[in-house]
Amino acid sequence: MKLENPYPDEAARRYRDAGYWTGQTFPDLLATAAREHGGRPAVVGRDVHRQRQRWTYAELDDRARRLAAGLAGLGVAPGDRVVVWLPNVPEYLEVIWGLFTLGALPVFALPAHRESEIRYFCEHAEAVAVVTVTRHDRHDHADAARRVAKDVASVREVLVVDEGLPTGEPATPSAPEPDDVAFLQLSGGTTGLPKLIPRTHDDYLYSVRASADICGLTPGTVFLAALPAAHNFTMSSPGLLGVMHAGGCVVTAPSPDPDTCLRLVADEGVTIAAVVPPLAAVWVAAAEKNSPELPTLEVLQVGGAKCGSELAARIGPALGATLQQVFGMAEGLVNYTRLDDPDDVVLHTQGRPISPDDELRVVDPDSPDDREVAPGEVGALLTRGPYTIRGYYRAPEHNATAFTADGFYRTGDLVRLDPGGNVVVTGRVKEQINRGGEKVAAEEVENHLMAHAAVLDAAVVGVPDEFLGERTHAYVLPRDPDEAPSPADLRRFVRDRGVAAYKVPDAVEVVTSFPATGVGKTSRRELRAALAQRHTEQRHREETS
Ligand code: OOB
Repeated sequence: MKLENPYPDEAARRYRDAGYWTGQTFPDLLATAAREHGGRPAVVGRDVHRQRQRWTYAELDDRARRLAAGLAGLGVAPGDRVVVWLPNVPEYLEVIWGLFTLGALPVFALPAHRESEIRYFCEHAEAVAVVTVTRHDRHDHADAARRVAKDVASVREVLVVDEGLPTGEPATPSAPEPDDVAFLQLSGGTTGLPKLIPRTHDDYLYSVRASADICGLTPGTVFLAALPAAHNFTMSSPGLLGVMHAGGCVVTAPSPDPDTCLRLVADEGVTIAAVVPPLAAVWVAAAEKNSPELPTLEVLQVGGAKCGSELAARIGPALGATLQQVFGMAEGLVNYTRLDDPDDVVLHTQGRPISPDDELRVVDPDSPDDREVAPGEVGALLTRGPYTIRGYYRAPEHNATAFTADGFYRTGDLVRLDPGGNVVVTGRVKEQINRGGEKVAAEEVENHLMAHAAVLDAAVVGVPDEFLGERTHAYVLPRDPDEAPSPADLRRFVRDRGVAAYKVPDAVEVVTSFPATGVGKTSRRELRAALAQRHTEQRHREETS
């Protein structure tokens, strides 16, 4: 079954005429890399058996084509969706390239996801298979995937990489249409359930090639995949796909911690790495303490959440690398500070868009007709362009509000533009908590809390956090104040529902009422303000004691 290309014909024509959409497909990217860089290393890292692997482009291409044949033998067909639920191992590349070679569509789950999220992805995407590992991060992924497969009728196979992948005589790569949907990416979400993001070969690979260009990638590039490989930042900004486009090498990090990663940077000659701000902070602290020799490291990309200027200023001196700020989203738009930008741009802005045809509108968030604010003022960011989706997968109701009538995506971010066109992210209008780059939809967590029999209502908000930027705080209204569950019970309850640990509220507070807005809705704004106030008072007490 083919998923519909979401771009209007007129826009598609324009993006092709401008040369952004070149007709390149995923199978083309791998075939070209194998032809031009066959003998060069494509990926280095420890596999699912913890053995060190180093595969050339020719080897990766061969593995992908054998796996494609093996999958076809199991009945996986072009167009089928397959949930990929893997940690950062070389086999991650083998699996996604096997799927692309076959023409099946990966659905990119994060290793931190748990059974309830995997179940939802499988149901919503009508996936035919899940690819995972036996165990990761002290969690039995394979068991969870098998339970999902039992319940979700479309799921016919659970492939467990460490038990062996299916294989066959190397398949001929599929030849999808460049405007076909190539995979489904996940949104951070603002609603009860994460949305799926359909990205096409044409739109995504444009962003990959242009990103590789902006970041100056060459066959000599060695990229450290420290964040989850399935996240859009690690995958395509310029990420492992940009590196493969350039013929460089991807190093998979089994853990993002500074001991592991700074050693890999030194041992493998890493030239560029991508991290979220809290991770940048611990890498910087480790480097300030141990002064490791990292002569190859040229660029540290920081994105996914706001990198404060204090942290930004410490990165260059501590790591001997150029900081690049990246403000992107799985829905499309990605902004970069450029490598030759002056310090004030690199330290204080989140960069500018990839494409001359990225359209950015900064509008008054309270204006019903999306009135633009004066230049330089703060407003809500709307965007449209050659690699930004026009709608989520099978979500017509949500799409009606998440996009404007003329196809702009409402990012939910509050920004201002500086005179050079650089974006400064100042806040957010969406009901989402950015927990050090990991996105938590308030409503999703509230729904989990409200599934508890003793809970009447719940409101989840972000509180400022020194390290993560924000953490989650859940207010819970019990049905009967005399029989209120304890905060510890409620946190355990959410965890036991099988959700990613980063969505379990950091704090739960049982209250007797919620502040209300004028129309009687729970006022998250007031809850946030009360918490921020408490946070400030606490800091004040700590500083003066
Ligand atoms: C990246 O993608 P997502 O889909 O996990 O999250 C997107 C949201 C943005 O709308 C914004 O709220 C926030 O994450 N964000 C930032 C930021 N980068 C992302 N907020 C402030 N400063 C930044 N530098 O997070 C993502 C995708 C591709 C590349 C990089 C990040």
